[in-house]
Parts: sequence; structure tokens; C-alpha cells
Amino acid sequence: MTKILITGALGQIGTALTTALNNKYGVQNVIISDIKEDFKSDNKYYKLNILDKTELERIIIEEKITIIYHLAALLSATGEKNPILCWDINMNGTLNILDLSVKHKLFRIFMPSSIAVWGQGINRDNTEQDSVLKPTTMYGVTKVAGEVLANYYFDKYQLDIRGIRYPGIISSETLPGGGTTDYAVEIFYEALKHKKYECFLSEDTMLPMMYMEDCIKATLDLMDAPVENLVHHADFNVAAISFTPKTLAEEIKKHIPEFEITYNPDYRQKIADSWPKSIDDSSARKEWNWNHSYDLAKLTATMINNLKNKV
Ligand code: AKB
Repeated sequence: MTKILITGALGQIGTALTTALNNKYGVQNVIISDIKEDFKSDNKYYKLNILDKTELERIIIEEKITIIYHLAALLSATGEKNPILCWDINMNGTLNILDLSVKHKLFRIFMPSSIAVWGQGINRDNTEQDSVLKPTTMYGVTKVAGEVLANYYFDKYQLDIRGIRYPGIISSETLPGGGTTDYAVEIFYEALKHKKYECFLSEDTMLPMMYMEDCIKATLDLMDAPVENLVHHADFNVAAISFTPKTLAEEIKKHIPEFEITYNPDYRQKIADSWPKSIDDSSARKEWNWNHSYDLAKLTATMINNLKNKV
């Protein structure tokens, strides 16, 4: 029987993934955990510090977990403010998951990677699947190391680990926290609330992005793919759309004509400049039939529609 544990479940992707997995497997089969205290949810909730291996093992045993979606991590901007903490949570947390998954013979693990794996020495346009990985952030360093570790655990212990290099994810349910691509969510809240937004990236900073529904679809499709079809494992390039703050602002103006954007780039500009503008995801399309359905116009209309009553 499938019994799922999600770590970092209260984050931007975790909340959407919980809903999708509840619909697919039933709420009683999806156990959620996060560092926050006493969260009220229809799912069984554990307050879990991912560095607490004893508690993690207790949950895996008591709940008879078979699949883990390991989302607990610090993102790029927060990671640059506290690189040692970023290493500790992202690497030691991941090692705890991998080690216990082997020990308790778990069926499958999902571990997200990120476009942050790239840095120096790449083609920024249409960055290839198997291009050089020289990140310039600690978050990127942990994501590269996570991918390498995943391949090691797959080869040495036949642990079935899968992962996607997530681009910036845009959604209306839960705010992202601590990322460089977060502007692309904040902008919608500010456009609806105040009709203006000061962007922390420059107007022409092009980055790969994706709407949450596509992100969840990619995650579930990869987890369902037959293992024999996969050449890659925890490091899939997955693309949807690429845009700049200026293009996004122009699209928002079609719905909110008074909207004004200004630019005041901060330390996150350097991070964004080290990442690809667009990525080549032909391996994902070939190995597990990935395709996306949200373009910029559909994403913008959906975000504004979802947020207009909430904000
Ligand atoms: C971030 O900006 O740090 C994340 C990511 C691209 O992994 N959204």
C-alpha cells in the first residue's frame, strides 16, 4: 500500500502537492510534516526538524511510509544570507532521508533540484540537460550535491530517487519564501493591492518559470514513469515559459491598466544573472512525455482571477 510522507509540506509547492496527492491517494495516506508548530490540517501532521533523524525514523516506521517527497530546504536568497545553515539543512536533511530510505527499503523518493544548479560556463539560452554544473550560490551547491548523491544512491543501493530542476514556480495559494524568482508571485499581490510594484530584479532579467499546476503535473508524471524508461533520475530539466519582469508587467497591465512597475535590483540580481534564461527539457519530454499547458497569458489571467477575491 502507498503511504506518503511530505517534508516541508507547508511551503509553496508542499501545500499544492498535498492537495494533489490527497486527491490521488486519499488524505489518510498522505502524512505531512514541516518545522512549524501545531498546524491544523485534514492530513496527519508532524512537526519535524529534518535534521532530527531519530524523529524522522520514528515517523517512517510508525506510519509505514513507502514514498517520500522531500521538499524541506532553504532556497537561494535565504541560503546566501546564511550559507552554513543552508548546507546543513539541505545536505544533512537530504542524507537523513536517503539513509533511512535505504534502511527501511522505501519504494520511491522525490527530491527537487533547481535551475540554481547552473552558474558559470553555460549557454544561458536553452541550457542543455547535461551541461556543466558550476553554481555560484550555496543553494546551488547543495542542489548539485543532492543530484550527485541521488545518482550514487541509485547505483549503489538501487534507491529509486527522482527529481526535477524546478524553475521559478508561480502560484496563488501559498507564498514562496526566500527565493530569487519570488518577484513573479509578489508582483501579482502588489498589482492587485496597490497597483504598483518595486521589482528587486532588473527589467530585462529573463528566467525560466512555470505555473503551479504544471509543476504538480510534472512532479506526479515523473513519479509515475516506469523506471526502465528513465535515463536520468534526480536531475531533469523541465521547462515551461521564460519571461522578464518587464514582459510580465506588460501582461498584468492588460488586466490592470493602472499598474506601474519600478526596478531596484538588490543582491538577488547577481543570483538571477548566474542562472539560465531558458532550458532545454527534451530529455524529460522524451523519457516521460513531459509537456506544459500554461503560457504567460494563461498564467497571468489565472493568477489575477484566483487572487482578486483573496487580496
Ligand atoms: C529560488 O528562486 O531559489 C527557487 C528556485 C529557482 O529554486 N525558486
